[in-house]
Amino acid sequence: LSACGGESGNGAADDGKITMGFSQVGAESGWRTANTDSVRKAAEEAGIELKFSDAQQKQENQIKAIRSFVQQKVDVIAFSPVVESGWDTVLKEAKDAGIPVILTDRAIDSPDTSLYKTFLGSDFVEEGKKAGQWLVEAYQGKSEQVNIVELQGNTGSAPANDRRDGFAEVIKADPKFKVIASQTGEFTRAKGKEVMDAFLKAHTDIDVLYAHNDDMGLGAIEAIEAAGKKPGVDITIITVDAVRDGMQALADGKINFIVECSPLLGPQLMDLAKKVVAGETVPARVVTEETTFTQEQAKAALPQRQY
Ligand code: GZL
Repeated sequence: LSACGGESGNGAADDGKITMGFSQVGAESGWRTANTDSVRKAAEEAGIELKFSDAQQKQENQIKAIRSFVQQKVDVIAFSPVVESGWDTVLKEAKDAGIPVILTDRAIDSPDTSLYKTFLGSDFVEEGKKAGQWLVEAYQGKSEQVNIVELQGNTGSAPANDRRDGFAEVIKADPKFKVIASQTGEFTRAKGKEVMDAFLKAHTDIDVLYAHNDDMGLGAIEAIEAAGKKPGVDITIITVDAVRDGMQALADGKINFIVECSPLLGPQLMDLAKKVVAGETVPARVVTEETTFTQEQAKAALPQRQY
């Protein structure tokens, strides 16, 4: 930004406003919609001009969007990488153009941490561990085998990899827990229903469903009911996110436990963006505050939920 206003530095709006290019994964889930709302609202409240792009869950669209933000000389780029790998080239272009990058929601696996200023988002491994810990406690003292099916998020995405790994790490402590099937449901209801339907046709002895987000869990509930089984009773269901529809199903007894993953990253993102544009140092990692919900806790929490 130039001191006198007028001709601005990195292509910020002439009135000295910060311009942010934001590349969003898509609109695949209730979580994503809530995340987009939070980012848009926070940008408005922070007086940051937002150039927003929806990638429809395709990495090539995010790469195109980041390239376009570089050409437009925005002041800062923020994005939620749909998958962990394949970002080094385009992020190097942003770095060479002197445009700082902030990772929000999901991480990348590049060893070159100079490609971004900070990563703001949840600890997905921790989320997977919380899901596993609840299951271990729920089945304490039982000796018969527990057959688990798993609906994974986008293949190659940080939440899918880490929620899978955190969960597996905890349940491996007890050999009665067996993941008998695991497949991506792409974080959507439709795909979650389709894959759960296939699981039910292939396995008559499913005890537990672990879905990496509420939306796939809600789709799976439709398949479970269509198969004449009671979700939350015949099949124990654990999901992640805690969006409204998931919390309602939890309160209704169709889901047994939800690990919260907060989408409300907007305000922190804008605060980090202002610091980064002003050349201030920011923490390399900002972990989101979040909790877990049982059925009773969901009933109490529902009225106050923002999304
Ligand atoms: C997690 C986020 C995931 C949500 C899903 O931070 O990336 O993507 O858990 C969403 O609901 O689709």
